[in-house]
Amino acid sequence: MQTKHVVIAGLAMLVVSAAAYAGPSGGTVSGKVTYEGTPAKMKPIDMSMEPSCAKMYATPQLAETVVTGAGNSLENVVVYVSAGAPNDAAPSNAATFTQKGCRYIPHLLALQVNQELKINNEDQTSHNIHPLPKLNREWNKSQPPGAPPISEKYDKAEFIPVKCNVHPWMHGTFAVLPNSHYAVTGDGGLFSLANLLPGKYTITAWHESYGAQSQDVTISGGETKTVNFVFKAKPN
Ligand SMILES: [Cu+2]
Repeated sequence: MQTKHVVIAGLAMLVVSAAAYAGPSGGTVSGKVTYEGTPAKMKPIDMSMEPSCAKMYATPQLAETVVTGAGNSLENVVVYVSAGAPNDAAPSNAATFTQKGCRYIPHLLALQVNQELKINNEDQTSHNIHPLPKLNREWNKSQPPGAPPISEKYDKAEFIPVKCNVHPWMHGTFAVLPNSHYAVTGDGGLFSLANLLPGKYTITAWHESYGAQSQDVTISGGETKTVNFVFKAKPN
């Protein structure tokens, strides 16, 4: 009896979430983000002022301003629909940002306008997270070891640099986006934006050091269009 109820509840959820998508008629934009030139060498981080974090690493951690992979692929690039898609509602799940080993995980967090942002501290030390928005309200919050998650949200789309007021090497970004059509490149630099209804879209790729690029693409049905981005690496 109990199993049956769970199955029915699961089906109901599927129907609800399917309604929010363009469905099988939707198209996909996918591609790869790469760089040309020689990226600056990332500096090793000196965590000696925070022994509880320093002892977690056998070798010094590197800054994550530029993270590259095989085949000149570029990670931590947010690729999103910057024009042509409606501003859809934020998902009910929270976007999670974790302070661990005196790093921000992930380095770049993409989330939607008005989506819950949950910030955790898994370290044995206090952090004071301080995002630096220009359009949204600015705040900073201390989080001692074992403190409950911080819950926040942003009501305007914006790329927000994030720093820690205690540990000068801790940097990250919140990419607060107006719709659900976004992806962040990982190892391999690949991205895919699915469920796009027929129409003309502007696709923008943003990197914290290399800036932003845009390309227009037209979706006419259920096809997959390839859009690739190549950034110029900065030597320093
Ligand atoms: Cu910190």
